[in-house]
Amino acid sequence: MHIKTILTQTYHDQNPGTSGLRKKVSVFKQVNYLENFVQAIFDSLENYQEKSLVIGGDGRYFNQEAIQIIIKIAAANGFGELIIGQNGLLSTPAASHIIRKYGAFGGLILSASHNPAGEHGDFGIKYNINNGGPAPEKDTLAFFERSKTLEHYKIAELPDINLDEIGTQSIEALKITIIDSVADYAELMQSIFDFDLLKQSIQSGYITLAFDAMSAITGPYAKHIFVDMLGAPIDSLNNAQPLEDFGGHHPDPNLIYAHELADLMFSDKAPTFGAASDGDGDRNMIMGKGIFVTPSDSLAILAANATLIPGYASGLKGVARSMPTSQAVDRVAKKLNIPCYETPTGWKFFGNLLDADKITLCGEESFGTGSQHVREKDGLWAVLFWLNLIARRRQSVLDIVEEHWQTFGRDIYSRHDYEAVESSIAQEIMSSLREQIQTLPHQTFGEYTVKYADEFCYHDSVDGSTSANQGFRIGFENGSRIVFRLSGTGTVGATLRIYIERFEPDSEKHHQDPQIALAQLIELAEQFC
Ligand code: VG1
Ligand code: CO
Repeated sequence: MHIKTILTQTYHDQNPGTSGLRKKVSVFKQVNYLENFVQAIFDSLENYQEKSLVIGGDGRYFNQEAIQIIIKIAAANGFGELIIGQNGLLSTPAASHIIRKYGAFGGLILSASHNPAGEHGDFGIKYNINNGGPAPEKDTLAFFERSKTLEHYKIAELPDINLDEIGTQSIEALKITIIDSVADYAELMQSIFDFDLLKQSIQSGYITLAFDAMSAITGPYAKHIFVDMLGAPIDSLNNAQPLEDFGGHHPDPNLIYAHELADLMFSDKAPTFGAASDGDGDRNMIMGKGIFVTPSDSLAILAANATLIPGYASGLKGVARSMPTSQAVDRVAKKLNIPCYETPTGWKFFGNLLDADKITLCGEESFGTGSQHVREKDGLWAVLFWLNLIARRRQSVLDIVEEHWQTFGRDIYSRHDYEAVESSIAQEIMSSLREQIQTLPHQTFGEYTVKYADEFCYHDSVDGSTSANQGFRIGFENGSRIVFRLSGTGTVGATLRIYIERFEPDSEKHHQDPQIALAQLIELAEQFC
């Protein structure tokens, strides 16, 4: 194999955010841009020679081209085997599983998740370590540092590899294995959930479902699992064909971007259960007939009911949520007498807790839920969890949620995003908040008295590392909270996220519209910034 060393220009903007390096396609297509970043990753890693690397992506525009480039750079840098999803496709949770199952050294996941795709959309790349999870901050910082001094990369002179045929081929000492993108993941799901019960509930018509794959990666996974394995009619799936540009849509499963599903679930024609997933398959939106379940509530409900699922029958070790996620799961943990950890936003912070067996379930308010089974959030796993719950409890989603609120109270919750804010303005808002938090404690605003105000700094109890500047928290005497942070996944200007929550113990008041119930806090949040 002939290996060339290419002299390259250095880029200074390759700083991975919440979940990998995300940029406009036009940025990634600059000369040597992708090559540099991949080389910077490899230069920062050690002892991977002759080991295996998993490669796959969400199928967006530039996915296939990028994979061909990565194959050649990985070959030149001495990996022994490349395990690649057929046609370059792997959902993020499936990639995590493949890394773990085949004991790979790590993996490269090509995705910009819920960001729009296509020639004018976004592209992204993320490195996952051998536990199957996103590289921790110390690694992503090292990638960035290396990228700023990189002058050369190594690339093997190879023909393009045919990605559509399953099987192994060898090029000298390098093995290239193309695997079925779905099979291993489907088998994992079958080992966690009661597929016989699910099949019976779906085939008897007790559960009817509508799943929207948003023209992204989960289509083939949903077809295999829901239709082929569980017997759901094919018309239960919408937008199940992955498209390079996701059909020109925003593959973000929420009430705005998945509004067709939302309209259906609030109509007379609603099936028992509705769900959607995002571009790379790690997010989930859960709906029942006439109800949308907030991700924070979903996490709490899954935790409270986990022992009904075969894979979690022996109970939970602990739970974790990202800092801005509502405190609903904390109440469940308290009742179950298990620990509840608060981590910064981004799945990479759950990895250590999962590896150390301190937690079994974890989640984020941004439509992400997951467990011990992989080291990424997992959209279809959450959907199957809910289906298994409905089948076991023989109750509607609405009844399950309302009973949960009656038992634990409701954490009324909302997130407001201010997108494409000029970066300098966003920075000013953050600086001003940093000043204000000094003086906020004990001040009273209407019925809200500030109990604490701080800038969240996380101490990882497993490896002792510290992650500072993770957003501002303002907590009130009555348990309400306002959180401010800047997004680390946007590609245009800055995105300010404001998270607002209020606890409502009185079940007579559980049916309020969150925007109305939270109106005073929303006003206060705007006043602070
Ligand atoms: C957002 C979410 C965060 C999530 C991240 C990646 O990050 O808030 O909870 O982990 O996206 O999700 P940010 O920094 O924009 O708030 V995904 O589905 O893009 O891998
Ligand atoms: Co995603």
